[in-house]
Amino acid sequence: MTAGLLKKLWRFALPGVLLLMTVGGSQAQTFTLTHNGWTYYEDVASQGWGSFTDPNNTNHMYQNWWWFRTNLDSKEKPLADLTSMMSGGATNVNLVFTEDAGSLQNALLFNLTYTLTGISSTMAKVDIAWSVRNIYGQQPQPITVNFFAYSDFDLNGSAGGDSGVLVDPQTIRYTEGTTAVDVTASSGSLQGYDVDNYPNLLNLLNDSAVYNVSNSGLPFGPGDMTNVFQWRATLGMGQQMTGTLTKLINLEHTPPPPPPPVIPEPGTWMLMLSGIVPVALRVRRKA
Ligand SMILES: [Ca+2]
Ligand SMILES: [Ca+2]
Ligand SMILES: [Ca+2]
Repeated sequence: MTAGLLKKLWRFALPGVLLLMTVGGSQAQTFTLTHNGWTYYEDVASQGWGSFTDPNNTNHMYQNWWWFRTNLDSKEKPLADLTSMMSGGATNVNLVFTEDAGSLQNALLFNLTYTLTGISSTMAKVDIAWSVRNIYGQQPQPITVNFFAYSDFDLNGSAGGDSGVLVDPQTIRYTEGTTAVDVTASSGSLQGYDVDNYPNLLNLLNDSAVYNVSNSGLPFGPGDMTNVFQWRATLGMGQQMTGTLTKLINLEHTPPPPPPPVIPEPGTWMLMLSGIVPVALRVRRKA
């Protein structure tokens, strides 16, 4: 079974999410951004399955999915109640979600604005500016919000073969050959990151237990790498937490130079020339 097929099968392991979508009667909600030969696509209503495609038509992304948990919830939930999607032109889209906190209905307003920039034929980025606001006025109370950005990049069109390093505490780099993707989180309210093989992090988000990042999993690979960033803040009525997530693709990344070759000491050369090489030759002739 291929990794791609396994990933497709995982879609059926999310009955809670599928039920939400059915009850809500929501149709597919997709958007496509284009700039300078690059294309970024997401299906917002279907777990953020998407693509980030370069000018040679190679896709480097599988999924971009937003999750949250409040102090009134016992597990993480995906952003699911899309209340508005507005295009700001070919390179820009704004999404608004209204979500419950525990039993408090429509307590949180999530606002996400995506902007695609095709920097060159070999480099592009998507900047996502997000905010989450406590809008529950019926019985005003502080709500602690944990916000999760789950990313699954599959570099060069293949799920496997990707490696990962930590560039700095906010930036996780996927690499395969000369392709690199930097996923960078804003530092305010940031709790950290996790990196792991698909679908381990997805399962931690989706199971019925509380999940918090542990800043683990790097260096990674090679394999089917995924990553999570987590932010957290306690918001009074009307207060908001804001941040950004940037995804930068560079097709001409220069890997770090390999370690210098081991050059034999002069004494070793002398030994090889004087004795060992003739012995080796004689052994071969006998064989
Ligand atoms: Ca790959
Ligand atoms: Ca969980
Ligand atoms: Ca991956």
